[in-house]
Amino acid sequence: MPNDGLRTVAEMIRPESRITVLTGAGVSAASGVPTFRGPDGLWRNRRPETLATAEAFARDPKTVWEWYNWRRQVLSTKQPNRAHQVLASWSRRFSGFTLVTQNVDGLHERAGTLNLIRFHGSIWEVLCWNRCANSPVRWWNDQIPLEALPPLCPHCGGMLRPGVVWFGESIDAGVIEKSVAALDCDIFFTIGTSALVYPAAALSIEAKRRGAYTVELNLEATPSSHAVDLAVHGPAEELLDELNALTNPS
Ligand code: BV8
Ligand code: ZN
Repeated sequence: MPNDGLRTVAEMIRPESRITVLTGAGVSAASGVPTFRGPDGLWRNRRPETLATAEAFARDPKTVWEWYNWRRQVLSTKQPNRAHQVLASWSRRFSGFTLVTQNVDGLHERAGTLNLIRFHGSIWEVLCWNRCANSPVRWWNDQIPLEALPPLCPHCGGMLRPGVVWFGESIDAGVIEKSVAALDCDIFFTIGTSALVYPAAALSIEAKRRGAYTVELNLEATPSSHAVDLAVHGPAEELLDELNALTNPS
């Protein structure tokens, strides 16, 4: 039985609609990727917030790289799910579509998503910890498993670091600029995120201030549920499949 809320949103969607989506770990859950704050979010009894920081890396780079190496190995066995596929199809179908993801897992990329903005970087990129003059800003590295922990910079012999944004680090200025530009939209979706991490969690509030109709699709209520125009709770892979069908894709 189609959800009334989804039917309302489906009726708003036109081919010329400007649609911006923010995703979090919940859209990768159906692929078997542990979420950050869910029951399977721990690694060796450590919380991500204690590992995903420059301080943790400076103090114990080997342990931090063991965590990323383990996540990369888990991810190499996973596939995009229906949520990724619907969003990728929307990125081809709607010319005014932008996907901002907090996820670093690369699954939106593997689903063929266009106009993707990686708000927190990518677990498949690395950069020199010393940011040495001869190394690029960042580069692709999908070696599974990494041959050395920490992996070393081929340009200066120093340590490499994962190409992700850690807690306490600023989001790339160009990424912020592109993401804020995408807030001028007709419909802003937040999908599969606990809406706890800033500044990502502020995007839907700003989109609403700019006149967008804001929709939250998430397994459970979040601190943003009361602030959006419509909150529908359930698995993203099912809600997106249902919403996609309601929009009568050709
Ligand atoms: C910054 C990359 C400026 C690394 C990540 C106190 C108050 C407010 C803010 C702060 C504060 N103290 C510090 C801050 C700032 C901090 C922050 O927001 N902290 C939070 C924890 C309070 N933010 C920062 O530090 C950011 N930078 O502010 O810069 C600055 C500069 C200098 C000094 C100070 C500040 C940088 C944040 C980026 C951190 N990096 N990831 C890596 O991945 O290793 S964040 C990490 O959390 C992931 O990227 C993840 O995407 C993100 C958000 O988590 P979610 O994606 O939402 O995942 P989560 O598990 O939480 O939730 C999943 C949801 O899905 C759940 O609701 C669940 O119900 C739902 N779900 C599950 N299954 C399904 C589902 N939904 C649908 N379908 C399903 N099947
Ligand atoms: Zn280097």
